[in-house]
Amino acid sequence: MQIMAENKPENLTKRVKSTHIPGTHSRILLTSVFGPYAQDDKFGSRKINPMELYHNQVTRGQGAFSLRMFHRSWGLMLIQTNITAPCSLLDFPTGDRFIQEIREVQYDIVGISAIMPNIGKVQEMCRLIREYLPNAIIVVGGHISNMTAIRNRVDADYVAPGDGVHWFRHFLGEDTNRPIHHPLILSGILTRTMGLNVRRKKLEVAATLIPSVGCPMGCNFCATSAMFGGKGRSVNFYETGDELFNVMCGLEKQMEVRSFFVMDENFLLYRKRALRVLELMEKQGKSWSLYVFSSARVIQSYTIEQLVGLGISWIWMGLEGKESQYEKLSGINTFDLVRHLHSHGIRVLGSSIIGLENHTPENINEVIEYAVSHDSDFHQFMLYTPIPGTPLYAEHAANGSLLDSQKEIDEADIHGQLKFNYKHPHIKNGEETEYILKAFDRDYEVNGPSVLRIARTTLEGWINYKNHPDPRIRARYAYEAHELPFKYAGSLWAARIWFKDNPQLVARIERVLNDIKKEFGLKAKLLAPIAGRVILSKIRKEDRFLNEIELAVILSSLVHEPRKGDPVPHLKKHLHQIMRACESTFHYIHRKESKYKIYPYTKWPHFHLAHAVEAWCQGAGFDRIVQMTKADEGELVRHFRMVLQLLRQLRETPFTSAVLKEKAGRSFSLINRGVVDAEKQLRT
Ligand code: B12
Ligand code: SF4
Repeated sequence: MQIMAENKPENLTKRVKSTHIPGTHSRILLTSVFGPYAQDDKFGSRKINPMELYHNQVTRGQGAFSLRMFHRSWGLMLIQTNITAPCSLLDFPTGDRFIQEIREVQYDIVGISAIMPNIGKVQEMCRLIREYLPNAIIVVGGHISNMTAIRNRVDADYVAPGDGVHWFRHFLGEDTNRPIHHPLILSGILTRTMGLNVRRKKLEVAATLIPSVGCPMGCNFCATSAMFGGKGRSVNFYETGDELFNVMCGLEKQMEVRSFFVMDENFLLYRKRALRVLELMEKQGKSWSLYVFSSARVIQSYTIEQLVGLGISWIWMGLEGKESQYEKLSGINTFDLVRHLHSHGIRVLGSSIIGLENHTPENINEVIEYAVSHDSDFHQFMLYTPIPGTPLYAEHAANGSLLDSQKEIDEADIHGQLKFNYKHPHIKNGEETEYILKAFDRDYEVNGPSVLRIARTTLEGWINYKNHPDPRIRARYAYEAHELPFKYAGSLWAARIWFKDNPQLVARIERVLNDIKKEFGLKAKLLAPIAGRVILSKIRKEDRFLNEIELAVILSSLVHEPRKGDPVPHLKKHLHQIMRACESTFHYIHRKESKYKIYPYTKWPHFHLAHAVEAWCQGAGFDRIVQMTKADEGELVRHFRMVLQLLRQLRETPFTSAVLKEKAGRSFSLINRGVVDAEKQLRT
């Protein structure tokens, strides 16, 4: 394992407030930043920036077809698994859960992991730790630790950039050279798309595998490369192919998996290691699938037989932009490369940058068309963003083009999906916000939903490899194609109807569907419309999926008792639809209650306050809300607090799905403000 000189605890001390002497007896809490997420709040949560990799920055514009999925905090899991001191982990806790933990358990050390947009949360967490655990040592790590002047901005004892396993071992006086144990990590959780919860059976989930962190290519904008040493450096947890292969065998056995999400910025760059893994896979007949990140030039340095043999079935690859001068792309025709990979069943997630130095309002459409015409299975778009620690940031800092993070831009908004944090030479007045959305929309309009593009690539792979002489390779392609005649055919059937107003897209979808039918015959022909009807209804439902404000409106209707004779106001269309849907459900419930003689009947929902609840959730002032209803101020406050009570119950009951819990949390914080916030009223 490569150790970076600057990653030594003694170099990083800011001010140690605790008298605790760290050692293997220390009780440690590791935590990621608190939720709720995906809403606008003073701690830096942003509605536009959910905790979902795909929905955030890849399938953002794909509506009901967006791939929804959550990830655990892999860095913290890796640290926890590799220190001997007793260590608990809070993975994306709510604020309340975090407070409960630090109030109830006497930890000696609390480690917080965060990225830069979450600085407000880290400041608040440090404040809370000082309040509830005044003797604890606070360590802040992860990408936030590269932030300018971070040591003066958070009340932590240590700020620790780079690899946390080495840092903690050193800090606790443990052997830093012990081998790295790999945690058991499911690559994604709570996966959902097209309104369907993707429940994976054993063998169908992928394990996350972390061979290295950082990337020695050192592209000027790359935060991950900079974090672990920049150009020419990285941290390898497993140096050799043999070590890595053993870890994979262990994960295969313990987690019953056959695929790996390889969380390594440039897995194929470590050629000797990758080829040794291939050799061992061949020797032991491993039919694994590997999902990897890799730069284009590195991919092209392998033969297709090597890639296929290694089980590379999905590649996240930087396309960056036309004429971008990156070494990793020099001399590569990325169109040919994507096409070539597709023909071997290798799915590609292309990643493009919006706002490179040469992008202008005049050429931005061309830039977007260039990216979209790659027709990669997924496409990530990010704004060109100088992040502290990177050469690009240093360049902007030197020429004075960075925006002032105190006055001109909120740090919580520097996440690459909203606006620049610097003055772009050509793109001004916030036009980038529109450009990035345009890129997502255009990709969706031309290439359709990513989850269906995958069907095309998978089919190509199956057709080309179903008769491959090597049973190991045949087995992988067969496994990857096994859902084509049912789930994928059904999805394509449904999508054909869903996109009926886009004839070009319909033609594309039909082509793939017909090819699947040709390949799988009667099975696909029969199953496509059966599965398709179900999927179509789910897509429709997902498209109308209740948001957090609508949830509050419904709960409000359950507790509101109008005055006698008060008519229901004329409701806006979407609220009217919700009322109708609720009423039909209540009719059903009452029929059942009548049948089984359950009295009194469940209270009927009343939507008299729907507009007021909606406006309050959208941030309207209380005076305005009072004008919107016949209720007086006291009644309204009581009413909102009853809704909060229901939301609390919804979050606490074990039968609520995680998605609904998350939504209830968001709804709660929208309502619990100003005069409604009882705690705040007591404090003031
Ligand atoms: C998975 C991932 C996510 C996941 C989940 C992250 C999680 N569960 O923590 C999700 C999808 C939620 C996500 C979202 C975003 N992400 Co992200 N994400 C990643 C990704 C791909 C992998 C992270 C990872 O697990 N790496 C592997 C582990 C082992 O490494 P690690 O996390 O760095 O941890 C090591 C060290 O950092 C350190 N360490 C970590 N924590 C701690 C704590 C302590 C106390 C100590 C001492 C050390 C320490 O030790 C670990 C072991 O060596 C990285 C890119 C990358 N390759 O790292 C981007 C990355 C972290 N994400 C990034 C960004 C910008 C975002 C988004 C803002 C993107 C967006 N606009 O769409 C959102 C933010 C969401 C939000 N609301 O905050 C940036 C961060 C940039 C920065 N400098 O702050 C990165 C680096 C990508 C990039 N190159 O731009 N992300
Ligand atoms: S090749 Fe990719 S991971 Fe490596 S430095 Fe460049 S952008 Fe970062």
